[in-house]
Amino acid sequence: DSKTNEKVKDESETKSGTKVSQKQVRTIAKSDPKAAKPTIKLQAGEDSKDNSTAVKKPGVHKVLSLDVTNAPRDANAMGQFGQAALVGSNEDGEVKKRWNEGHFNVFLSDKIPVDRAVPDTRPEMCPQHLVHDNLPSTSVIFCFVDEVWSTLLRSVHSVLNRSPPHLLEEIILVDDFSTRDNLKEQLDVYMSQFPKVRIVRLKERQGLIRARLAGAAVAKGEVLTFLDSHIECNVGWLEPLLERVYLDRKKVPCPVIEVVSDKDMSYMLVDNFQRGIFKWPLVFGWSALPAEYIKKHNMTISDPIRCPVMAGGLFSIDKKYFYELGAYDPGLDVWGGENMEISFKIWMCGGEIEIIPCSRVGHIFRGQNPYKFPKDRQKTVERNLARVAEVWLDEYKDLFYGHGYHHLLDKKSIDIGDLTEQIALRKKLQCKSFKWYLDNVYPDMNPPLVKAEGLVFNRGLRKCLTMQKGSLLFEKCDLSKQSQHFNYTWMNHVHQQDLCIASQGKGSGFALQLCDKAKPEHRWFHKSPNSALAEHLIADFVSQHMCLEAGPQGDTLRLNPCESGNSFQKWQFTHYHAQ
Ligand code: UD2
Ligand code: MN
Repeated sequence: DSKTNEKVKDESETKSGTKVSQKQVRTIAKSDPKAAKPTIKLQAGEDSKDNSTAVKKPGVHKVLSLDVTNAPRDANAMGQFGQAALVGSNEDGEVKKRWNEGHFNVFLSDKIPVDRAVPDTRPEMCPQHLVHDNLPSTSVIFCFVDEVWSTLLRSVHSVLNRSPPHLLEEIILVDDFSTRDNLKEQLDVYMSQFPKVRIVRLKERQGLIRARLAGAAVAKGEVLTFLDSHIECNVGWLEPLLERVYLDRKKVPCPVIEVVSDKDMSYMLVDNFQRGIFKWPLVFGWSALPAEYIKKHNMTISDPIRCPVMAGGLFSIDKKYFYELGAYDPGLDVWGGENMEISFKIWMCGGEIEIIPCSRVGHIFRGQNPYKFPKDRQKTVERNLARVAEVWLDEYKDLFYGHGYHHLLDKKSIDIGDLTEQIALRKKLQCKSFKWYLDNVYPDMNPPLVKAEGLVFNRGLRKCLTMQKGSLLFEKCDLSKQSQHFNYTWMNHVHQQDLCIASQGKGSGFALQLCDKAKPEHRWFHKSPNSALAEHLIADFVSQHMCLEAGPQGDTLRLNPCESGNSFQKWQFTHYHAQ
């Protein structure tokens, strides 16, 4: 694929921290009620199901733009057609009171219809796209814990009302041990009117990863479609996803995730050409494809977009392929990191992740998780990420730990669990390296493997550090001498080959030791020129924050209290990589 080696720049729209909605959302003007009318045009069946042929015939029917509802739609209802719902002048207290039930405007969600219409936000050409008659059927899996009643219902109705019935095998609701009792009986009663809806109840809290696995284990459809439990599927959302899986079972398509406002429940558009990316330390974000890439590949706004990582919540995957890939690492707890795991796994082991602009699903992005984490939230997420890093990142895992996660290398501070099976799986599937992934799938990231390198110049002495016979000395700087070349790494090591400079505490200076990531005395804080305490090499040894200082004669090297004006404490590497 010629697209794979393309250089892609500009990562403007990434936010760090928790997962957030795509930026630059736009509210939709009053929509055309006609857009909500059902238009069912099913053509006579194609020849029998056959997914084995390598070259598929082109699709034969236009995407079905279904939007049905049992009752006549109340055009005057609040929030109808995806519009903002309004809070009455004296209802602010009520809104506030109920906010924490879901960390969005639960009060308004309860006031708008559970099967409201949403505006058809697809690019203009989407309804004209042809798809096959013999697409595989799908099981839609929602896992949830204490989901807001009206929102859960709206999610289910949107699937029932906007999916071609013959493609919807079933909807599986996996209740991840919700604590609200009313959610149980009430849900059984309500869902009993829909033969396609099945409820699976977990006997203890498993977290979304194992909850999804529990849903997948009982699914009967050929394709699994995972959705969050606070979404609204848009018109024509399903067929474009299934079409991609039908064309190639190793394609993992994701809908465009649009935004249902947490404040007023309005359905909002997002920018075109957005793809999922990550930044260190494995933080998910969105970024637009650069204009020159779009131009070069002649892309229109309805073309599938290659996606380095998926957001996580919404995607379809061939069920057999999901299990061939080993599904999710079941050792991941509660929330977080599983989107990185499955994304790296898919790409590195022969699959592809795509965003399909003709498939659109609205999602309520919340500022906080509305449910409790059985253990500390931060510890849970960083443990999940460390598992992913250890299995998939190869030498690049130093960049993960180096961006604020050094403490995870201290084996006493965290137990990331057993990884034998995950590592064996990667071997068995003969997956490619993380370097391959970066070069071919996410070339614009191009991360430096060290923070700085080259000669280590001491400002006071005006000489360079050199390693000779297992000891450190000073010499006239000479770029051609390998003995003067050092790396400053993401582990904060200053090393030459496998020997690291280790601090030994006040007065006693340093030692050269075999580099060990778990040893804090091998770590040096060092900032490139132009920042506070710039150029100092600050020992991280028992947090005393002592600085490495050259003796005025160049015959000693010891740790002393840091002084910002002391040039014998200032060190400069030849090259600093942009971080
Ligand atoms: C995103 C993903 C989400 C998941 C998550 C973790 C989207 C739109 N959402 O954050 O699917 O990949 O990143 O990396 O891409 N849940 C349980 N048990 C739990 C915790 C959560 O069943 O212990 C359910 C929850 O009710 C919801 C789903 O899992 O339906 C996802 O959780 P979220 O909505 O809090 O995650 P989100 O959207 O912040
Ligand atoms: Mn969500």
